[in-house]
Amino acid sequence: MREKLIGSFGLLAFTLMACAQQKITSKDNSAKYNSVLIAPTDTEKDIIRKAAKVVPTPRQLRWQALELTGFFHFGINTFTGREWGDGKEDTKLFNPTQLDALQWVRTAKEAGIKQVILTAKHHDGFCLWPTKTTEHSVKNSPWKAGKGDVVKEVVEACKKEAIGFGIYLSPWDRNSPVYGTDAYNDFFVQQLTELLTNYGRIDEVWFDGANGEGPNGKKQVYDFGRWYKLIRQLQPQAVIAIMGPDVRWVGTETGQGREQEWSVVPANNLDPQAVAENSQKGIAFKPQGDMRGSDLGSRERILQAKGLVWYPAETDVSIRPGWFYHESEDSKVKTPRQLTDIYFNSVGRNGVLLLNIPPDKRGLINENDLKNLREWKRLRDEIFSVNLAKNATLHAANGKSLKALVDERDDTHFTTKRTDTTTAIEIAFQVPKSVNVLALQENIREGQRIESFVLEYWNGNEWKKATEGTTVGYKRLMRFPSVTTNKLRLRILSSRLNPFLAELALYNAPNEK
Ligand code: FUL
Repeated sequence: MREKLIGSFGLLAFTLMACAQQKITSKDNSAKYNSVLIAPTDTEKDIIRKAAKVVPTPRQLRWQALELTGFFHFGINTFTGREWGDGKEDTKLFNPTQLDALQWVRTAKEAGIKQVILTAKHHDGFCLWPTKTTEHSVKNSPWKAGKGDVVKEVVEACKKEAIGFGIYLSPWDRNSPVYGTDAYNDFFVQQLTELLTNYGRIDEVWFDGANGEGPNGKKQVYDFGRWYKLIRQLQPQAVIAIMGPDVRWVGTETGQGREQEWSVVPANNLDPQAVAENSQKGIAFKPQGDMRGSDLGSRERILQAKGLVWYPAETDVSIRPGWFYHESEDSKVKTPRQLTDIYFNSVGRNGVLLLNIPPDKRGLINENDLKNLREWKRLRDEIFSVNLAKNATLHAANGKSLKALVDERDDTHFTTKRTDTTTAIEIAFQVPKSVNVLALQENIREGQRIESFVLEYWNGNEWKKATEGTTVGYKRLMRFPSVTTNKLRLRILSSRLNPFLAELALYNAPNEK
């Protein structure tokens, strides 16, 4: 299929590929793009150079900088105790007694969450807004005598608290009688249109990959292309996640990202025309292939690719074993310590964390979740309270703009002189300090480049390794056994072109008991 796609563009494709190639082998070193084709004639050096210049779109950049986002799984399952409803549930079951969307949003915001996604419709087909498309919705529930609209209440709470809002609309619908026929794609477009036109700004649209049978036993062929076009038209700033072109699923639901997480990955189904237009504005294609392996974007991987695209990872996990609230899981809420581990291994591994906090039957975030979220935030505040690099003396023989490393801005950066792809940044303290956390950020407006780094400390006689890693990306957090020293050095051992390091921070996390 991918052969067919590239092949069908024939001569045009070849010419455009040549143009794309020309653009970055010319003297114009500033050329950057969201996706790029690899020509059969490209050398290894050409490919690495091309990869270094793939950058996020503005919508991807905004999303990445959120770091922490939240999920609210709420719906008919909240009242039946199930995870996947079958679509036959009585709408009368939906009856939260104290629904308070502001409490949900405030809870999320207080935990540091910058955007929340609501399950407007899960696989059971029950709609949390009074849609015109089906009777299977809140309008036929006892809640607010059928006059309520959960989507509206969450949107208003997000506006009030000034955080982002996104929707989850399940393509799989076990209630819709038209599921499995062409009419379902129209039905889905109508649902999307209602959500994207009646509620103001939408920042993320989340499509799950589940594609089961509907009530008539048929499976649906989803018309993703049409849905992407509609979203771009109605809410161009929204990222389309998972079964979408802007944000990829990290590949597990454990809250753990990869050790090596590249936001630039192979895209073998890249449309040559779209690349030639050098703009992602109207482009909406989902890179194909299984993106669950442990290495998606190393040199080895990209050397095999036909194209490259910026396609960053979102790490979704629930604060409880299930996605929906179940009373029986009240004692199984992830602990502050577990949430902190998740934070280090998701946000700290170049991902955005999407943490699910499911409201309970009352329509409130449960006390058990509240307590752990508060303590989790306190732990993070404690760990990241004092950046020891801030008042240290920084030095790099071949470095430029060292001050940018500690200015708390992700859009300014340190870089190297000439075309150096390696460097050593020394961080010296006036008096010895204990250190056990390293935080790094690349200025991803310039791409993702660092392939290997090591942090060393001076033990009085020699340099010793404190920690090491491969990728950095938007953010990399490393924990390591505490070292007490008067100087450390970060060595960048390999980078695709000059490294553009936005931030370097060191912390002394108190023992997390
Ligand atoms: C999955 C769904 O099947 C789960 O119920 C949940 O919504 C999760 C976030 O996505 O694929």
